[in-house]
Amino acid sequence: MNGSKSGFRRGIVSNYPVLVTAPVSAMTDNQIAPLNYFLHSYGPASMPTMYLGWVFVALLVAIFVIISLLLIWAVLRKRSAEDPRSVGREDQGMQWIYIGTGISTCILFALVIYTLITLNAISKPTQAPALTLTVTGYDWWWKVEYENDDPSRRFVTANEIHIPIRQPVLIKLKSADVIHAFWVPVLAGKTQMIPGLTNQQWIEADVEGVYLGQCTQYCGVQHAHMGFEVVAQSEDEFKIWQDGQRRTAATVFAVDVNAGRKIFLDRCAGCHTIRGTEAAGAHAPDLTHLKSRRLIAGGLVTNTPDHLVKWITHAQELKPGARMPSMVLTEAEISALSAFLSTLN
Ligand code: HEC
Ligand SMILES: [Cu+2]
Repeated sequence: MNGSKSGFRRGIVSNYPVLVTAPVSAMTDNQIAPLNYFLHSYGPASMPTMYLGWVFVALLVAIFVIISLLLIWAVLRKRSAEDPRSVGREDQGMQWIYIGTGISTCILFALVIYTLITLNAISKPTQAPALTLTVTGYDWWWKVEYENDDPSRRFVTANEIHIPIRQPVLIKLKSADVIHAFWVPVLAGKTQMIPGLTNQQWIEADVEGVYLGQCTQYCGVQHAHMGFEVVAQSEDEFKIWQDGQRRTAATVFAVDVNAGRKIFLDRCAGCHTIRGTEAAGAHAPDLTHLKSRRLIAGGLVTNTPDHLVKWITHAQELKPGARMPSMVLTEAEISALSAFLSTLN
């Protein structure tokens, strides 16, 4: 297993660009530098904070340079003790201390005000949110519920959040176990997900693209593999995706698929839900539209048939400690299960 495991890991790296359907030249910055929130920002929930960061850095660098120059100047001007012109303790220097302290206080005060203005600007969207989601953190994956006044139009998915561009999206944040934190660096700041409490955050993307998100509150061994993706799409594409997700799983009848469905109901349904089947487990990612997702297992690997089989049979080797056991299955069971899973599009 060791050899194939490292091969698997390499596969992740070389596979990734293939998944991004656009050629590299057409890729937007959010795909090239997904975590570079200091230089890039793609929405009104993060833009003001980015500018605040720039102002802080510019001002602090300027202060550092000025103080350094003053210090160098003072050191160079120092007379040696033997110099008959050197003077002893002077009492006239205090006014410079007052001036210096005064300038520092004004600068710090201005930064406090600017920070408060920024916090206020990003605290709520300028228009009512187009969409409300509930995202629940689990060790180590994300449950994503799309709310709707009409219960029949609600649906659940996992680890991949689709949003329409240029519209604020309200996200209610919960946790099913320990404290997690929700963070899409180039779209918004971090917000904690605390058991028993519902926090809120809003995000909005100006540009279409795939934005990486990550849990940023250490939550256990697989904290680093608790990632997700925000896919920002045009209104039309988003609607198509949403309609697809609302559907229950297509019922395909074929010998293999039927056998695979039975194995799934016997072995996996205690944890996983597939809407439209009897599988209604509540402690694992909803797999109704598994094939529509780009990554699995909290962003660990790309969602290819090969990776799926490796994940199902070796989950504990790929993501030690994950709340899914490595499933022991025969070759025949694996191929039947794969046939069934491939219908979940
Ligand atoms: C004991 C509960 C449990 C059982 C049984 C179980 N799983 Fe899972 N499964 C999980 C959990 C929890 C995760 C999320 C793990 C993570 O990402 O850390 C998961 C993740 C997955 C994923 C990745 C989903 C995604 O979008 O990231 C697939 C696919 C999957 N399981 C398939 C199966 C299949 C097929 C079986 C039966 C052969 C099965 N599981 C049995 C709990 C279970
Ligand atoms: Cu976490």
